[in-house]
Amino acid sequence: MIDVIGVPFDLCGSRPGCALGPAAVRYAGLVETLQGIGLEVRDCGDMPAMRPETDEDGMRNFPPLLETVRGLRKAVYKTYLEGNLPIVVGGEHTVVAGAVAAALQFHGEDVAVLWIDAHADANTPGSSASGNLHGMPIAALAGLPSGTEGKVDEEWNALQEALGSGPRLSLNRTAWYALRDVDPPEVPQLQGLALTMHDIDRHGVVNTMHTLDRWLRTIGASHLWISFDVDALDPILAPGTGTAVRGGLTYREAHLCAELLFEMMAASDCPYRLAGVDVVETNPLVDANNATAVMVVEWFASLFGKTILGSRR
Ligand code: Z70
Ligand code: MN
Ligand code: MN
Ligand code: MN
Repeated sequence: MIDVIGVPFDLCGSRPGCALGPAAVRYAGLVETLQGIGLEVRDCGDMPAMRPETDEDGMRNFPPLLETVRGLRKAVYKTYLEGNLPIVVGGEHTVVAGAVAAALQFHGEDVAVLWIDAHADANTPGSSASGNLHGMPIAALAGLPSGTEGKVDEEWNALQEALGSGPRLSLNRTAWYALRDVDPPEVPQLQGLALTMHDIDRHGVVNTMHTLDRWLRTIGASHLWISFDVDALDPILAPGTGTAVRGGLTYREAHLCAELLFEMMAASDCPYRLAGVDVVETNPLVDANNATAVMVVEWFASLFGKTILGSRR
């Protein structure tokens, strides 16, 4: 059974609106579409909405972020205890730290992460030019030092505590896909597999996905968490996001990517299993016809086995 968990949190990014992402994705028919291809799906509803609150000398809206990350870790862990598969619908990318932390806590350190995103999201508070926490979830998951001191360092340590007692995410078990807006201090963090838009242009989706599959086998991944920031998609196709970057995945590339992920994990000798999926940063406030959420739902159908000629499930 799949548990859908909404996280209407948007207080630590560059523009508000993706708190409406869970509603937008539900209106686009996520639950019904997955049920339509034969999956058992339970909608667990949304995590509590948060109010803005910043402590003196701290990071913007850190207290409500901390509470949300902690709450999501517990919710995803509960999903695992019940034998279910989590789908997390954001909300900002920041909150995914709680979900992946739960996967690491439950499944152990051999969880690998596929970060499909225009951005690397590997800044620390010390390296970030924007100060936006949605650019830092990978650094938080990896347990990198804050790179700064005072109240911000204290908060970063509190975030580490909120991620729980499980193993940290190794940067060597992190793969990025569709990168095209990486800050210079993030480059040294790309220690796993970094597949940029250049690589996808040069080698295509089929070859880059094959590279990902071989890499997952080489590192001995037991589970895969797939994190899908909708800004990985080209903004012409998916304008509904806070930080659009041109030159992203086309409609056809995105679907092929999802179809191949399904195929990779359906292979009889595949050594890794899906640990969970999230989709984040959907902002219907900057989207005319909820086009981005509709695309997200279609993408999920491909990821779970839908093809043009029918379901492979
Ligand atoms: C930039 C920063 C970012 C998402 C933008 C942007 C990060 N690297 N992440 N949109 N989802 O502010 O750190
Ligand atoms: Mn992101
Ligand atoms: Mn397991
Ligand atoms: Mn992004």
